Amino acid sequence: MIRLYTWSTPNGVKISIALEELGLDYEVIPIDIGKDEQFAPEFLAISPNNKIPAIVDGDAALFESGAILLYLAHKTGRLAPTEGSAGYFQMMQWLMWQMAHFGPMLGQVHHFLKFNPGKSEYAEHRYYQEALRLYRVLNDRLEGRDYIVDEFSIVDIATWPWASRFEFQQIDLDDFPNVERWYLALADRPAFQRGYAVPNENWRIPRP
Ligand SMILES: N[C@@H](CCC(=O)N[C@@H](CS)C(=O)NCC(=O)O)C(=O)O
Repeated sequence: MIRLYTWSTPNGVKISIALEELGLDYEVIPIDIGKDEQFAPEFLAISPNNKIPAIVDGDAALFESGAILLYLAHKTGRLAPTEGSAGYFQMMQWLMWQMAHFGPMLGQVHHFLKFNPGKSEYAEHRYYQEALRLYRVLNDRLEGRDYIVDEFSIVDIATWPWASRFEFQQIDLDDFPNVERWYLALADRPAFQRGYAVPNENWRIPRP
């Protein structure tokens, strides 16, 4: 059975949502990053960058949520276009966009606007403007589309949890109607609701 090392954060729930969508059995090992459990030697042996999520599946131990999602798609042959096809590289492109931008930059928004307001006006402005820019990019991409690429895929699963923090980011989803439509449609999926409540069963999907 897959062991999932996780905590209730956007990066963590990406993997529980994917596992729920795929119907795979998994055991949850909560790593309380508020109590520095990510620095325990047993966890660092799996995730040397001291971050959740990570998985162990037989001989495979993986950290970095994008790599884990690709692994799960490969393992099951689901949630991704055919490997090597044009659609596959479209998916990879947007997955890289999420991992490099619509995650790290929004993480900075959480840090400066939500958790440390007033510490740096410059950083608050810089990262909030970047958040607005990224939401515009996503909104444009979703014009006339149900999903980020032609089919529902791990890219939707990677991106959606970061949009679920719209309140932290002071983002009004009404300003990004394509994102809002996509966000609410995925929020209605039972697997998203189950995956969102891992490991904190009290976590409920926020609705604008
Ligand atoms: N690029 C990584 C980022 C993972 C990440 O930032 N995890 C955070 C929680 S969302 C964490 O474990 N932080 C603990 C720490 O930095 O010590 C991924 O996508 O897996």
